[in-house]
Amino acid sequence: EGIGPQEYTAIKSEVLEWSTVAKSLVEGKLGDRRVFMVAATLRPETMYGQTNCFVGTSIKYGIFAVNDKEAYLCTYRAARNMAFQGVTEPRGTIDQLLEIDGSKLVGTRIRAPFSINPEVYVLPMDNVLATKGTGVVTSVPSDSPDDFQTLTDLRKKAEFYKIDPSWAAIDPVPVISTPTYGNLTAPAVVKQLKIQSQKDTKQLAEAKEIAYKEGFYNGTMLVGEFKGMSVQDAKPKVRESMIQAGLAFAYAE
Ligand code: A2H
Repeated sequence: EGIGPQEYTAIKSEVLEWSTVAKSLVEGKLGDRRVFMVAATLRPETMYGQTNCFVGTSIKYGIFAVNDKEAYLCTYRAARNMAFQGVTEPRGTIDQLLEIDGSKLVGTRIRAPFSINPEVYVLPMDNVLATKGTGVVTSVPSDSPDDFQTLTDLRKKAEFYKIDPSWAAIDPVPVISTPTYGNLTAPAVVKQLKIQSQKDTKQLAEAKEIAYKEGFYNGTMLVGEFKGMSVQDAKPKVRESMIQAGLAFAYAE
């Protein structure tokens, strides 16, 4: 990306049921707070198609109190940025309730706001950067080549990745139609570039570029409140709608 801040939409996914390991770690540490995993996205208009959520297994996450009612799960780095953007009360407060390894979050069930599949699972992804966004990535395999390829890898080698196959069972959902690639742009681009695994990072970077441009400039919404509208027009409207509903907030870095 260029110089200057990147404007993300931070998506709030409430934890509905912790993984077995996480459950014993969080017990007694959260007060009466509801916990939300916070994912930074550049494509809020695709949130209808969330099928799961990704974390890095070697990344350390924290659970940070926002107030007496809510806590956010993200990297410490993101929590500090949020604190100075006025997300916590009073501004600048960083109140870490506990630290938890990404590997222990896998298998946690969360609510996916605006998604056609309202509940999804947390899964591992190799290429999550601790230095970008919140370290939590919401997965939309219909429109993100990285998400599609990772989901494909997890399904092929569930045992190797130490996941229950049922956690990766939701198929990509058509959200946006593009003239060149149809209703599932990311799977089509991944196939066209003959990408085999999430380790093909160079080809995935190219696929991401192609899918992003095609979706943004030529895409039409297939679902949701702004069905039939161009992606360019729908993007800020979906973002605003999620923020109004209290399911997202602005996050920059
Ligand atoms: B995007 P940029 Cl449908 N590590 O959201 C790796 N990737 C991360 C990340 C991290 N720490 N934090 C965020 N991201 C992903 C949706 C999406 C995204 C779609 C299509 C393309 C796309 C669903 N995943 O991104 O380096 C998040 O995935 C391609 C541009 O700041 C976020 O938006 O440009 C995007 O990368 C931010 O990447």
